[in-house]
Amino acid sequence: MTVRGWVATTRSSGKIAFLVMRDGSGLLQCVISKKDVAPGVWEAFQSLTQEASVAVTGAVRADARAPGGYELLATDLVLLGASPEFPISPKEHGTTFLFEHRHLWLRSRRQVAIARVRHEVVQAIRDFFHQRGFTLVDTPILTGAIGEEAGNLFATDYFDLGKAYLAQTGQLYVEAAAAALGKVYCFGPTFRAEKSKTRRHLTEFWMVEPEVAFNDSNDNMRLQEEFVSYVVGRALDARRAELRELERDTSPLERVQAPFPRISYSDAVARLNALGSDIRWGSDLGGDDETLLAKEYDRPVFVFNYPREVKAFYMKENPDDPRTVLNNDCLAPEGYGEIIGGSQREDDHDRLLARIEAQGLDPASYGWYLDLRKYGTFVHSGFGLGVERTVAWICGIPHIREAIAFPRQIHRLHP
Ligand code: NSS
Repeated sequence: MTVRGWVATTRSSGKIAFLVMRDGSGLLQCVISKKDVAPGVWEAFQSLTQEASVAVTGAVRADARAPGGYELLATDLVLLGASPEFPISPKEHGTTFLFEHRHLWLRSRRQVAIARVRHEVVQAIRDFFHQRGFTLVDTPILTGAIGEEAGNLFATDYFDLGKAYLAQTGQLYVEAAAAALGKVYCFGPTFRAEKSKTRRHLTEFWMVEPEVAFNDSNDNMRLQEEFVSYVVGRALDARRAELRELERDTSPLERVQAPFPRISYSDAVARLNALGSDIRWGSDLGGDDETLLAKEYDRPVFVFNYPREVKAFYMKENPDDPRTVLNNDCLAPEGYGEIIGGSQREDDHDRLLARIEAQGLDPASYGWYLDLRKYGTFVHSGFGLGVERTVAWICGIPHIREAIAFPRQIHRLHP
């Protein structure tokens, strides 16, 4: 057979040569015996450098010692594309250098393993919702109203209509769709002009956002724990080899089973204070607080009912404590922090309008959204799970920028 791919490594004893190539599906060792091939083939081998593209023809032979369990006894080798001085050698490179060469770095074993875990996570997300009767609704990326906060919007001129904003969330639209289809989700890229340069923030990231008619905040958390357990389980079942390649200790992932522990925001603040944090009631949990709190549990934890002043306008006021809203974050263990933000939505027209006004948003832009509370308002809840944070956690990699092929950060737009 003939296999086409790229040169990973070569070595030669002078009489016998080994070429390990990769074709995207795995590694294959090719053996070239000088006395058994035409001189041109031997010369072609001598000219190979890392990442040159080649076509190798030969006989397949099982060999337990070879990577992948087979080798190819080559009879012919054609150089398809030379690769003089491939910039990424097996030696250590700095992070900046690697991200500048991201288009080439993607070929490394580690990056290939991350890409496959990400693919599995994305497929598991789609399967989970499909199996449960959710309908996918694609929401717009060019939007006319702020979805989360005014502070981190990307705006662009939009013909005669003023500004359009790149979607921070598809949520407001899936809320409308939930009244049509009951259980819906959107899944796509979202944008935040985040000034923060943390290991948890990108300016463009993928988010899946389910929305369910007649789910309250408790139902919402139940859906989240089943969902996260399913996604992690799928990665463990289907991507063992990749997790091994990443040297991921999978035992913490094995413990990710519903139900997840739940702690109210107020209890979390008290707990954090006891653990040495100086957080005061009323402020949002910072990254360090999330890490500290999540360390107390052996699986993801829900923190629910945050102060409404630190949360978005659309969250439903808590009838038992109007200082708070019926929302939750889901914090991943091992220092990964928030992977989900979710809430029951404010379904009362006048309260919602008051929140929109209180946050300085223009009610005119939300006329359609308020309509949902005018025509058959309904209890409903949903959440958003960030794909890159989830992939980084499952892979056990320190920074989410490696969890997407071409990350977008404030200081990075190329490649
Ligand atoms: O802002 S969120 O907490 N919530 C929403 O956007 C809601 N509209 C979701 C909903 O209820 N339908 O973001 C949700 C998740 C958050 O937990 C992170 O996992 C991820 O989206 N997220 C991010 N990932 C990477 N980079 C950035 N900047 C980022 N911001 C949020």
